[in-house]
Amino acid sequence: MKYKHPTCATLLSIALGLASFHLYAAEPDAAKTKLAAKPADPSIVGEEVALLTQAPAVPPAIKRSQPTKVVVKLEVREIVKRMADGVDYLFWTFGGSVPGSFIRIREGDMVEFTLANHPSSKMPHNIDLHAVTGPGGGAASSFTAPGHSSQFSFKALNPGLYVYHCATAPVPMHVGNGMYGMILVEPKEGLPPVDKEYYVMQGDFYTSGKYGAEGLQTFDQEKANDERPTYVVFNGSVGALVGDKAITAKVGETVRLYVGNGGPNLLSSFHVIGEIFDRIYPEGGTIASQRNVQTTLIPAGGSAMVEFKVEVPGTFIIVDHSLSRAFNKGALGMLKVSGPENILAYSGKEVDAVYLGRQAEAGSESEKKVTSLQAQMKEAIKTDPRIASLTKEIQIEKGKQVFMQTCFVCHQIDGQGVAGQIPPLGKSDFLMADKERSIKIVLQGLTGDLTVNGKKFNGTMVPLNYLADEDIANVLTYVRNGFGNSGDAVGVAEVRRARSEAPAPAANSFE
Ligand code: HEC
Ligand SMILES: [Cu+2]
Repeated sequence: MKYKHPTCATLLSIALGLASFHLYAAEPDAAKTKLAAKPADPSIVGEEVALLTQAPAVPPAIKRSQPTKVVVKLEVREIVKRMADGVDYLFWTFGGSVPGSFIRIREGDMVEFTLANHPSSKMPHNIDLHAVTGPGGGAASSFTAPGHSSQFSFKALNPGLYVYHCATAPVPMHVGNGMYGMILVEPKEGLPPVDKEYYVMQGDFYTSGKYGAEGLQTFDQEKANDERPTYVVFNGSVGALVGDKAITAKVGETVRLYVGNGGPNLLSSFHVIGEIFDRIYPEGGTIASQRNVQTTLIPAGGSAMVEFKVEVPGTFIIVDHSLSRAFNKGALGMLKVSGPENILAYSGKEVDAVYLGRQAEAGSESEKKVTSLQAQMKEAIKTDPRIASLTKEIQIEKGKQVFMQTCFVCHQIDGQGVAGQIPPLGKSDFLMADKERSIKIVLQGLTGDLTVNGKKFNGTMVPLNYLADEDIANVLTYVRNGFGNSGDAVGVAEVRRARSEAPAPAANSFE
């Protein structure tokens, strides 16, 4: 990785023990006593809070050379999200998205894992991490009712790229609703440096309606039993890696994909059209055991790491090479490579929209028209002042969810920060003085001397540019109107503008 800053690891550890996870009911005393009685592990030095990312972002490479205690907090939420255009689904998620948040630790680390189950959940859930050595991979210790949280610890004995998933009965239903993600246990010696890293995870979904049937879809038990999915997708929805959500690289760069398959049922024949994997780590193991591979097989509940250098610009289509899934069920993504033509390596025409059919990023003319009409309708509604204030309220509620997923570990649930270490957002003169600056702080991070409400701070906030424009607009609308602040809404367009003015670094290179 070309992390120019030596700070990544330190950034992650700034939240050292700051976060008290008092969102949920307290742990039973018995559990506490058990934790306290655990003998100290002499190999563990220090403590840090893991930065979790949502796909396709991957947390930065680990620079530490010794094991530490890593605090991981993952929250289960059952939320309705987009499955395809016009199609919604009640996903059960680890961390608010499918696949679940990416966790990155180092071989030998002691992980203190807290699984919280949001009070709005209908179901109990738990987690089985394939990286755990121990019965059930953590499942029994992490069984958590809605509105509660559970804690357990494990030592990362084996390096590798591991799937985690819910193991609550009926398991295929929990997994089939999106309850899976990945944890990377970096080997002691680290992984070879690359320029770009991305998180891609396949899953099969079984809906009551046919592919594309509009409205809220429910889980179809019979289709699941028969292993006849309606949708097969990368990163939780049709088109999650298409168009302006495609992953990107520049000619000459090396790319590593952390590819997982949550299943619950299908095997993936993972392929990037027009690329050859220079190296693969099959089944998520730590030895690059093959070179020059076209398609790698990823079992359900398994993974692979693939690495390749991109030599030619253009759009490279990512598929499950069981092609009906790619062209008829959604298992299609894009890697967009920018840079000068490389006529010696390849000369030819671009990806053909006819070939991709409905999956082409531009879509058909009529789809374009529908999108443009919908946009016009939205604009017309927005100018109604009553709608505008309701829109702001929605933004505030959505922003609160982003805050509770991303910002609270440092700025605390009440937005008051931590004296001398993390500045407050509540009644912050600095925050409220400049809206555009606050957008750039979230996009680009902030470091160095800072005075908030007359008090001095000198810390580092990591760039959170992996958040979508909408999430950033919402979370800033929330903080600028919560904790005793009062300000106007932050629009998605303002965030988009700020992002384009200072091009965001790659999803994973904090520079
Ligand atoms: C890993 C810890 C961490 C996370 C997560 C984090 N921040 Fe910060 N934030 C900081 C630190 C530390 C500073 C002060 C940096 C400095 O001293 O230069 C800061 C400063 C700020 C400031 C400017 C100072 C102020 O108090 O007004 C804003 C605004 C801000 N953060 C917003 C956010 C938002 C919104 C999120 C979530 C999307 C977020 N932060 C997530 C650590 C964090
Ligand atoms: Cu579950």
